[in-house]
Amino acid sequence: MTAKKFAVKKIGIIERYQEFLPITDSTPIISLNEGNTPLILAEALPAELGLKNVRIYYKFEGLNPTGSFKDRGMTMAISKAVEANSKAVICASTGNTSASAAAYASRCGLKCFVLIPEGKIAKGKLIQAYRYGAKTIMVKGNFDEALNLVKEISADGKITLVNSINPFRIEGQKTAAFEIVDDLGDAPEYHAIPVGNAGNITAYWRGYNEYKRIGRSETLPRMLGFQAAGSAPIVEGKPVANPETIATAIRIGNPASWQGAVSARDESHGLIEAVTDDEIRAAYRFIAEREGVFAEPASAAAVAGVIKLAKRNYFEPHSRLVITLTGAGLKDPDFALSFDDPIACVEPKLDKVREVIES
Ligand code: AN7
Repeated sequence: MTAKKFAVKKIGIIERYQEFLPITDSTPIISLNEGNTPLILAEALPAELGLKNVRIYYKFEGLNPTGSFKDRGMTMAISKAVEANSKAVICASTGNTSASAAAYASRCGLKCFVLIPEGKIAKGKLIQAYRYGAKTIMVKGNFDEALNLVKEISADGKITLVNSINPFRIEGQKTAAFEIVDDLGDAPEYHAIPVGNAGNITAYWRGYNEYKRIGRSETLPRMLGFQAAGSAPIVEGKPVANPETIATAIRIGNPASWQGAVSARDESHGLIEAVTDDEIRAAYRFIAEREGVFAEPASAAAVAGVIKLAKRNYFEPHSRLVITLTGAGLKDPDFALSFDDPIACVEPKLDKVREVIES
């Protein structure tokens, strides 16, 4: 009997893009096979917006191992932490960073501490951090306050900070731009993305630029960033002391990578604008109900932004637009159930069920 051979080896972003990442022969690769997420062609959205000549794609990052794009940066940050002989990591989070940090730390036996704003993170993310075994600490304050605390706690270097201030996070996250160019054969004309702490827009812009520099693409996209109206410091040009939005992932008033986002916007001749919670709600439902793609509210902010721009004829015909859907819809069940369209509940009788079907 010969051993069974596995024909397909699913690899993570470090192995796939190692020549572009700051790793050495002695970097251990802590991976959950993140990355390689699909570019899903939008059908209902361009039809709805009358954009027949614009090809719109969703880069669906909700299909990463912990359900968000954070896994790309976390595989790098945790691998480098282990290489540096760190024994513990810490982060502040609106939810997804903590879920990802907890998972990758659990995989390699690192201790993990996460600080999250009490009552303001989606339940799915909370249970991820908790059940992956991170020491989960709720803070009676917002993300910005929690980030200041973890910066201080990690300052002496004993515990490694894995927020996107950690440079390896951005390095890992830039691989999403590589994948898009690898799939499309060139960069798209436009790239829309939600902006919270602004690490991801910074990372994509770096990735697109690195690929262009080595000739893998000929062009660069315009970067289109979207913040929630109640949490839009970059749009307003000043920090927001008490950020509010139903898209809790991007409920951030003083983004760490502010300058990176501004550079991405200006160098790409793009824009960063705000969308309202109502616009986010509508976009969230649209992609779920009309495209079959279930993403979380923060991700829908980018779709809401695209809808807004399309209404003022922003997009050139015969162009391509990629929208990053940063996280999975299942993470936020409370939000999913917060709409005014109740689920029917009937007696187990044929006529009762028929009544609902025919209504
Ligand atoms: C789904 O998890 O900041 O602009 O602590 O979870 O790179 O911050 C999450 C951010 C967009 C914004 N979409 O990305 C955290 C956290 C989702 C997110 C963002 C986040 P950045």
